[in-house]
Amino acid sequence: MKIWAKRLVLLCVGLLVFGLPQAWAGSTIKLGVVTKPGSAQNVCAEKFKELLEARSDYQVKIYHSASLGTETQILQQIQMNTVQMGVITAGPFDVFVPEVRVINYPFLFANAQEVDQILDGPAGRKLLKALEKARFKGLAFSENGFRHLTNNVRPVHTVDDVKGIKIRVMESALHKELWRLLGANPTPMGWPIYTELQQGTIDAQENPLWVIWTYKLYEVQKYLSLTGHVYSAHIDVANLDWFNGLPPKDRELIQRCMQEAAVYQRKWNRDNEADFLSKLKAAGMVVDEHPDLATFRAKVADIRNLDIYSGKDIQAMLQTFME
Ligand code: EAX
Repeated sequence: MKIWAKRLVLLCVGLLVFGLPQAWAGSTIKLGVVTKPGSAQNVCAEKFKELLEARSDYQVKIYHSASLGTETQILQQIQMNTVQMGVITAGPFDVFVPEVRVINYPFLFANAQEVDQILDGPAGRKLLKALEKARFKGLAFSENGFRHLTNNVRPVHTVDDVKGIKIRVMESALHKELWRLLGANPTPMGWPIYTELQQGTIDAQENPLWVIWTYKLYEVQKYLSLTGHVYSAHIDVANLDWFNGLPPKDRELIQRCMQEAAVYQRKWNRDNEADFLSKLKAAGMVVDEHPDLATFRAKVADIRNLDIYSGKDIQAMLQTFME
C-alpha cells in the first residue's frame, strides 16, 4: 500500500475509534417528559431544546405523552442513561431521593415569590446537590405549580369533606401519607388518569390548574377546591455520569439553557393561571376559591414526625427550607 493510502486508513481508523463515535453519541440528547405538548413540562423541555440547539450542535429529542412510561419509569431510564435528561415532577422523585420530600411538604411555600427565593437560593442548590446520591445531576427547578383538589363526590370546603374519598395520588411516599392524614383513601398511580376518573375507579385527584384544563379533567370532575396544599416543582435533571463526561463548556451551556428554560416556564405557568381558572369555571366546574385551609393545616401539622421524614439529613434540610 502506498504511504498516503496507509495514512488515510490510519486516519479513518483513528477517527472511528476516538473521534466520530464520541461526536455521534454525544450529539443527540434524549429528554423524557410524561405529559403531552402544551403541558408545563413540555413548555420547559421545548424551550430548553430551542435554546441549546440554537447555541450548539446538540440535538434534543423530546419523548413525551407517556411514550417512555410513567415519571418513575423515566427516572429509572435516566439512571440507566438510556435517556439522558428529564423534566420530572418532584413527587415521584422522593422515592429515589428522600430529601425531595422537603419541597413537597404541605403548605411550605406561601406564594410564587417565596418559591423562587428559596428554590433559586442556597437551600434549592443544596437539594439539587442531594440528587447526586441517586446519580442525577440536578440542573434547575421548573414548575408544575400549586396543586388543587378536584373530585366528583361533593364540594370540599373543610377537611372533613375529604373523608373517605378515593383519591389518586402521585407515586410518592409523601403524597400518599398526606392524603391518608387528611382522611382520604389514596391510591398511588402514574400519569395520566382520565380513564380511571371516568370509570369511577377513583373519585378525586389533585393537580395544578393547567393540568385540569389541558387534560380535560373538568369533563369527569365536578368540584374544584383551590387548596394549594402542595407546591409541585419539576426537577430538571440529567444522568450524572453522562453529564460529568461532557466537556466543561458543554456542561455549563446545558446548565445555563435549562436554567433559562425553567425561568421562562415558571413565568408561563403563572401568567396563565387566571385564564385556566376562568376556563374551568366556564366549562361548568363548581369552584370553591376559599376553602377552609386552617382545617387542612391542622390535620397535617404532625407530618414531619412521620417515618418518611426520619433521618438527620432530611430533618436538617427541612429546617433550612422552613427558616
Ligand atoms: O404534570 O402525576 C401528576 O399528578 C403530575 O402532576 C402530572 O403528571 C401532571
